[in-house]
Amino acid sequence: MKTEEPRTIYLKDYRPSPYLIETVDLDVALAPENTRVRSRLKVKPNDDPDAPAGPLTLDGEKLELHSVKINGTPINDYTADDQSLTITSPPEGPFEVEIETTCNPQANEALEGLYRSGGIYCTQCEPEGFRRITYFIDRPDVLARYRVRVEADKREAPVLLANGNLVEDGDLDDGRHFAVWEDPFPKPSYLFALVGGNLACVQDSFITKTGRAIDLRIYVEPGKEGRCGWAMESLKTAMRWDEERFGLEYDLDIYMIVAVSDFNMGAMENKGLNVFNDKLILARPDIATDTDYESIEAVIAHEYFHNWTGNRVTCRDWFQLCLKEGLTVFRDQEFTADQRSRPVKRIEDVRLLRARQFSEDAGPLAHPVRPSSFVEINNFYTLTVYEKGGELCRMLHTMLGEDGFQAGMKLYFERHDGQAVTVEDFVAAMADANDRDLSQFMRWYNQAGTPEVVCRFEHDASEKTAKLHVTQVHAPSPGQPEKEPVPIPLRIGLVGPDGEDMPLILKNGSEVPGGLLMVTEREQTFEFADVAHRPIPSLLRGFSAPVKLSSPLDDADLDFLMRHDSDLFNRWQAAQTQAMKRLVAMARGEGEFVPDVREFALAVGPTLTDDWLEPAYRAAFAVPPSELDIAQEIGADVDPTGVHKARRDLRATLGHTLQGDLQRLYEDYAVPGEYQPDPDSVGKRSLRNTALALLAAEETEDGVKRAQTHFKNADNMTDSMAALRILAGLDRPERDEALETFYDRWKDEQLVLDKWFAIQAQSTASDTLDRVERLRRHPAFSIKNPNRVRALIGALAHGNPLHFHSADGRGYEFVGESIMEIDGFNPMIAARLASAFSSWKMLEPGRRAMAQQMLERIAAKEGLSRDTSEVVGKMLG
Ligand code: 0A1
Ligand code: ZN
Repeated sequence: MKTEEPRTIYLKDYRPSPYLIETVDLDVALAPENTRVRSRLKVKPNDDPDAPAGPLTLDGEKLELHSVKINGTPINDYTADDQSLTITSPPEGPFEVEIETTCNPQANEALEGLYRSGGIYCTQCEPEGFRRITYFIDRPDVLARYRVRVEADKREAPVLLANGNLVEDGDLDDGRHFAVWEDPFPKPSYLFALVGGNLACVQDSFITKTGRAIDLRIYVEPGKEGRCGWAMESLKTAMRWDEERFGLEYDLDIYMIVAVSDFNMGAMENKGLNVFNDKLILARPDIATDTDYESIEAVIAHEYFHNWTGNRVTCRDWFQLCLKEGLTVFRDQEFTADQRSRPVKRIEDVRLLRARQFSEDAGPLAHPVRPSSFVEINNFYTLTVYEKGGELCRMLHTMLGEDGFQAGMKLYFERHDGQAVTVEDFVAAMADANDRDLSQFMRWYNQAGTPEVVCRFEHDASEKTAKLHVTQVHAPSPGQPEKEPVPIPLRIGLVGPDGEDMPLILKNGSEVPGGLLMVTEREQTFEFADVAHRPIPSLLRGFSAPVKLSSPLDDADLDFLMRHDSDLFNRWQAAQTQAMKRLVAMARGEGEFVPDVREFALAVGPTLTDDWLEPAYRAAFAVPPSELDIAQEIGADVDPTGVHKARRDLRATLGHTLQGDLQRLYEDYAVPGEYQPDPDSVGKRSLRNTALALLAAEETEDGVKRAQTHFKNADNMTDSMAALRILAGLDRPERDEALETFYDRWKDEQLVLDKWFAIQAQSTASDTLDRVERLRRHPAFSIKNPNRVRALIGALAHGNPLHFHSADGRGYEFVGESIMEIDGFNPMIAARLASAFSSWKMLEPGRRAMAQQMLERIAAKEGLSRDTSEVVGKMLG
C-alpha cells in the first residue's frame, strides 16, 4: 500500500490510453457491507501510435481485490495499491481480464461510487467514481458496451436497475433475485449507473417524432408517487423541445429517473438511467415553491439534453468538461427561455453569473473555462465551467445566428457521434459549417478572468455622425499575467430622443445586422452615419458577451434607458447601474444619499406598474443588485455590514416611496383559483410577493401585519415562504411564532425542513449565529446529508454575507469547523463549502485577518483531503 502526494495533472500531458475496452460484463451481488463485483473485460491494445502497449493499469479505489484472471487463467504477476491494479505483462493482441472485488456501500459516505441512500443502493460515477466499484480504465475516452447482471435480496431490493434495456430477470434461491441490463450504446464509465431498492414507479410514455414509443419511468420512495407529476410533464416537454429546436430524438426505448435523498450535486445524466437529488423531482403545491418547480423543469431538461451533448458525443478528458456542460447549460437556458419569459430568464442567468462566476473569475480560484491543470477534478464543477461555458456557446449562437449554430450542431453530430472529443472539435464544427474562422474564439476557452469593455461615445451634430470607441482590458489572473484580445459580440442600439431605435448605419453605408458589432482588437472604433440627433447608446444588449461593461452613460441617459430601451435586458440593466452607483456610495458611507435614492425609486415606479410588461419582468426590475455584486463592485476593503445596510436602506426607500403603487399591486395580483406553476401565475405571484417584501422592508407595523396575514392565508409554498422570509428577518416575536407554526406543520417533511433551516441561516436578524448553532444540533439535521449541509451551513456561508462575515469571526469559526468535520467523510462537499472564503482578500483588514487564520487552520489539518487542500491552498497562495 502507498499513499501518493497530491499530483497536478496537466492538459498538455494528455496521451491516449494504451488499451481500449470493448465490452464489460459486470456481475454485481448487492449486500450492504460486502457487495461482490465480478467484472469481465474484453481488452485490446490501442492502435494509436501515441499509445504504445505496455503494462495494463486499471484504476481502483477502496476495493478489496480477490482474484485476477487473464483469458480464464488466474495470474499473480500484477501489483495493486490503493489507487490502481497493474498487470505487468499482458498478452499481445486482444485478451480477456476477469477481476473479482468487494466493496462496502454502507460505509461509503463520500457518495461517489456505489453507496446507500436511505436503504437504496445507487451509484455516482462522474467523474471518477466507477473506480470505486471495480478496477477499470476510468477515463472518458474509453468507451465500452456494458452488460450488467445485478442480484440482491428480493425484500431489500425488489427493484434492480442499470443502463439500457432489461434483457432478463428472475428469482434465485434464498430469497434473492436478479436482473440483466444491456446498454447497446458504447459509453464511458462515468455514465454507468446501477440502482437497487424498494422503489415505487410512476410510468408514462412519449411518442417520438418518428413514431417510436418511449417508456418513461420515475422511481421514488413508496408513498411519494403523487409528487412526480411535474417532473414527468417536464421530461415530456423537454423531449419535444429537443426534437423541435435541435432536431434531436431520444435513442433508447426506455428512460428512467431515480430520486435519492443523499446526493452530492443536483442530478446525473447516466445513460437511460438518471439519478436525481430528490429535491429536484418531488413537487406538490403545498411543499414546493415556484422556484422549485422551475428548477425541476430546468434540471430534468438539462439531464435529458445531455443524452446528445455529453453521452452520444462525450469528452476526451476531464479538461474538456465544458464541452458537455457549457453546451448543455446553454441548451437548458434556451429551453427555459422558450417555455417562460426570455428576458426574465436572461436576467436571472446574468444575475447568477455576475454574483458567483464573476467573483470566481476575479479571485484566487479563477480558471479558464477549459482549465489547463488540476489536482482534483471534483473541484472543477464550477460556475466558470458551467455558466461561463454556457455563455461561450451563447456567443457562438449570437455570432452565427440560430441557423448557423444549428448547422454547426448538425455537423458536430455527423462527425463525432459515438466519440470522445475536445473543445477544438466542437468549435471546428461551428467554424466549418459556417465557413468562419473561429481560431481567435479559442482564447475564450483558454483565458481566465472577466474582460472589461470600456466604451466611449461621441456624436457630431454638424456631420451627423457618431463614433463608438471600444477598448478591451484583461486583468491578470493566477498563472496568466498577459492575455490576448478576444472576439466580443457587442450588440448595441442607438436610442433616439423619441425613445425609438435609430437605424444603425456604418460610415460605408451598410446597416449593422441585428445591431451586432464584432470587437476583435484591443482597441477599435466604429463610426456611424446619418445620426442627426444625439442618441443614447444602449450597449451590450441582452448581455451579448460575459464582460464587465464600463459605459459612458450619465444619470440622465440611464434614466432615459430605464424608461425607453426596447431591449428589456438593458432596460433592467440601466436600473441596476443606477442602483449600483447609489449602493456603492452608501456602503462606503459617502455623504447624504437619501434624496438621490428617492429619485431612483421614483424612476422604478413606471416600469413596476406598466401593465404592458410581464409581471415577472416587473418583479425582476425591482430587485437591486445583490450584496455579492456590491462587494465586488467595491473591490477592496469591503465592510459586509455596510454593504448590507446600504441594500437594506435602498429597499426600504423603494418600499416607502412606492407604497401606494405597491399596495395596489399587492391587491391586484392575487392569483385566484387552484395553484398552477404556469408562467403567467408564477409571474403574478412573483410581482405580488415582491410588493409584499418591499412594503415590509421598512418594518412598519403595517408591513409586518401584511406579511403575517399573507403567511396565515397562504395556500401554497411559494406564498408561505415569501412571507416567512420576511418574518424570519425580524428581531420581533412575530418571527418565532411563524417559524414554530411552520415547523409544526412540516416536521415530517425533510425537504420542507431544509427550507426552514435555510430561511433561518439566511436571516439578517441579530441572533442568527446563535440560532444556526442550535439548529446544527437539531434532530432533523444531519451533517452526513448534503441537502441538510447546504440548507444550513451552505445557506449561511454562501447566502448570508452579513452573518458569515460577522465582525467577531463567529461565522468563519462555525463554517470552518464544519468544513473540517465534513472533510473527514465527504471531501467534495467540504471543498465546495470552503469556496465561500474565496473573496477573503477583498475584505477590510479585521475580517481579512480572521478569515486567513481560519483558512490556515483548515490547511494545517492532518489528513486533509486532496479536494479541500487544493481549494484552500489556492486561496492562501
Ligand atoms: N454531470 C452532472 C453533474 C454532476 C457532477 C458530479 C457529480 O458527482 C460527483 C454529480 C453530478 C450534471 O451536469 O448535471
Ligand atoms: Zn450537466
